[in-house]
Amino acid sequence: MRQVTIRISVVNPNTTQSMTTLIEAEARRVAAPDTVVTGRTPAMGPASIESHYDEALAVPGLLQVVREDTEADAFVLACFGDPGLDAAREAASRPVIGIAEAAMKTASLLGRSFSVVTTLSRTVGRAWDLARVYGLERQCAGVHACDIPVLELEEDRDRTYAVILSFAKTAMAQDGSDAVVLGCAGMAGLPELLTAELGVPVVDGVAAATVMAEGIVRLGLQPSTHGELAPPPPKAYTGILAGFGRG
Ligand code: 5HY
Repeated sequence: MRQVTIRISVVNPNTTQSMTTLIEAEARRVAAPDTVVTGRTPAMGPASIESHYDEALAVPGLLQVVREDTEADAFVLACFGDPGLDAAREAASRPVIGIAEAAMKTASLLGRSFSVVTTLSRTVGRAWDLARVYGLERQCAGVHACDIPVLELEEDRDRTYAVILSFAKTAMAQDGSDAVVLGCAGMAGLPELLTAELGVPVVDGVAAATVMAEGIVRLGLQPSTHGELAPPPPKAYTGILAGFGRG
């Protein structure tokens, strides 16, 4: 039976509400008219995610959102590090799509190889790790940092656009790539103009993950409960995480 209304929760793992608003608007723009898209901001965590430390401490907040959201048919994890993706899949028992995985896999369908344009230099290694984890290291031709801090991306959009455009041009020239992946949720909303100007597919993970989540729900498929993505075994949690224990 074709599901009528699909509910997608787009979780911004950092705690900056204005970024959630930007992410939600882009997800709504690409979603089908009968899909309900809700942006979610955790009650705890870092204002932005730009280090392994930020990423680790963003996970409890996003897991709390996923555990408490009983309405959503699927989730989008809107941070390019795909923090806590497998843990969220265990906790949700519903499809969870990370924007890095969605963007890289979409780009791999559209070109011979892709270049990633990300934020700070210190996040370049994480992007390469994810390309390897997703089996795309052969198609990821390069990762380039434009060194605009995450929260500055939304401050001056024209500057952000101009900087990313120039980095994308340099990246393609250096890497010989024929597609571009935007390496931050804060770059949502920019791909159409960039694609037109560069003449190659430019993929934003928020948009790619939203339509992928919709597609999987339309297929009527759920994450496997056999094996490693089955709900986590119940056990006691203590301290500030006491509420995370199951049963
Ligand atoms: C993101 N940080 O998409 C990542 C981008 C990055 O707060 N949202 C964040 O630089 O890793």
